[in-house]
Amino acid sequence: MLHYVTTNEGKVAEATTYLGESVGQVDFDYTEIQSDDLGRIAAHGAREAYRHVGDPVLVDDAGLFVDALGGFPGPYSSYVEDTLGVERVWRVGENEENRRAAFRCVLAYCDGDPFAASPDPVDRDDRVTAAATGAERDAEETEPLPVKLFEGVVRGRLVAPRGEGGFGYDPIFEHDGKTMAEMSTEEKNAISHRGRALAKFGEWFAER
Ligand code: ITT
Ligand code: NA
Repeated sequence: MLHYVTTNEGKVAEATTYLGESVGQVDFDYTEIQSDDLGRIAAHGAREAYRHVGDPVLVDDAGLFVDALGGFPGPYSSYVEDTLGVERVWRVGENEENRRAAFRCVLAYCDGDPFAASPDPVDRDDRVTAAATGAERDAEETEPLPVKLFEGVVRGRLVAPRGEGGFGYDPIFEHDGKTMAEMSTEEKNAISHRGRALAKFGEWFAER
């Protein structure tokens, strides 16, 4: 059994549609570190979630990146949705001539197995940090748990809100003439950032 650790039911709906009933939700609010790197946030979350759950976990960190706004709200998408709201993100971007945007998702898998993961920049950075902190290292752990990362990106356009489906920023993100809120879960998975990350994960996981 794979545990998709998230407080977001929309993510779970997409993951179970993609991966089938071998996935279940664990509603655990792991620490989200402050970073402009989704991979770092997801990897940290996956380690904490694995320690909490004790079984293989998947964690994903996602965000909407608007080109003309320097990538805003990006890694702060969750905070911005809670504070400004999706409609006002559209208002911030609506007068821009260039409305290009991307959804990004980094899916992090951790099962405690040191041979599960190939080295990635996130792991290497963490090892450097761990090695540098001396006494703290002994108090905590020498080696961080390995995490395997899968990234998915979809490009589209910021638009005025349309559609009732999906969640989060889906109503203001258009891809191929439809907002993601106008797509079924299957349609969204076929082209979305999360769907692409899930596809990469699925391929890798099947070979293990
Ligand atoms: P967890 O961290 O518990 O998984 P969350 O909703 O906070 O739930 P993220 O930090 O990854 O998850 O999400 C960042 C924001 O981006 C948040 O406001 C989401 O609603 C939004 N978001 C994530 N994936 C999305 C998607 O596929 N479509 C639209 N919005 C999405
Ligand atoms: Na979050």
